[in-house]
Amino acid sequence: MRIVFSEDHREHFPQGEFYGGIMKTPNERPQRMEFILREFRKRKMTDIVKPGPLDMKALRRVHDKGYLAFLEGVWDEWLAAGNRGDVYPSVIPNRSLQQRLPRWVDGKIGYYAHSIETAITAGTWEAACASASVALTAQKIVAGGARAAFALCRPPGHHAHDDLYGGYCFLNNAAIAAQAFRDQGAARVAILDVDFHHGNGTQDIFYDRDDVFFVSLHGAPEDAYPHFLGYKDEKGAGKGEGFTVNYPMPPGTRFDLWSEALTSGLRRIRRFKPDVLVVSLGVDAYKDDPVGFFKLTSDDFTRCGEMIGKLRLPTLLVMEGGYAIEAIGVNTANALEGFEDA
Ligand code: Q9C
Ligand code: ZN
Repeated sequence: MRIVFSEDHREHFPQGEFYGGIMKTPNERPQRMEFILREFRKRKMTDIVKPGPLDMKALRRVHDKGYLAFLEGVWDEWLAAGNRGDVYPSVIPNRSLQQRLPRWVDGKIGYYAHSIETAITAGTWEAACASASVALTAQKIVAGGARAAFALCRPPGHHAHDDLYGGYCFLNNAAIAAQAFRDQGAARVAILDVDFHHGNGTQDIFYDRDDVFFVSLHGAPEDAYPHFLGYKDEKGAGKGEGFTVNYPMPPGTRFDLWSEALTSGLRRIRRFKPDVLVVSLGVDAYKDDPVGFFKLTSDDFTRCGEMIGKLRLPTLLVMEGGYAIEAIGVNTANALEGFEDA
């Protein structure tokens, strides 16, 4: 299958990730792509193309205008305010606080952030735009009649809401691609999110819609990031009721339980009769992932790909998370080969 990739992801390389009271080496770092590409080369998966220029209009179909302007300008504003390190929020408008956009940069950052581990740095906007253009270029390949394409996106996207960043995500690549399919004539689009974490951003973006069906398999919010979304009883709202399906699962979950959820989710997707499928393909459900607590093996990712491939739908696969750097290439390539061999 054709793979779309941009080296511009390197522009996003923050100094750290704020967690556990210290600045850690970011889990979500450029090296992830090197390990994936190395494995692709090994397996002769060499049909790799660069993205075309970014269609800003496609971004605005999903994201808030003010939010996009914020992402584009925050680095300069942050420096102008006298800061020297990467951008982090200091105050977030939780519960009892006003939900108004402040003027000062600190206020704006908090207004547009839902998590504080994620740094914005000099090249974050450029990298996020490149990542979105990777997704949109792969989307075009599938819209043009290919059975499948893989968008090797970095930074990832599924935690980004229409006007919120966090969880290493800034622009919701899968959502932008799904909306592009709709805008180009697909009547129904399904999104399957198999990243270890709940796809809170994607769910929220399509929550009240009946034209985009969202299914997520993830660590239960009681125990797993993003903690505040992804419960089983979240099923969509208004005419979107019944068009969101969540499979939260407990620590230690292995492929037997996980694949039951996948089978159920795939059945729900089949019943929806989508014209096209978008897969948020994170591989952090892997047993040795530093941020997840599922126990999938590398072979399980092959089976996961096979199960998805058996739907026989035109499919856009979009890279999300996966932080076990020495296994990320094998797990990603396994999922793609499983899909192709289905
Ligand atoms: N000890 C994605 O997989 N918190 N984002 C991790 C680390 C943030 C994951 C805690 C996890 C974000 C796209
Ligand atoms: Zn994840």
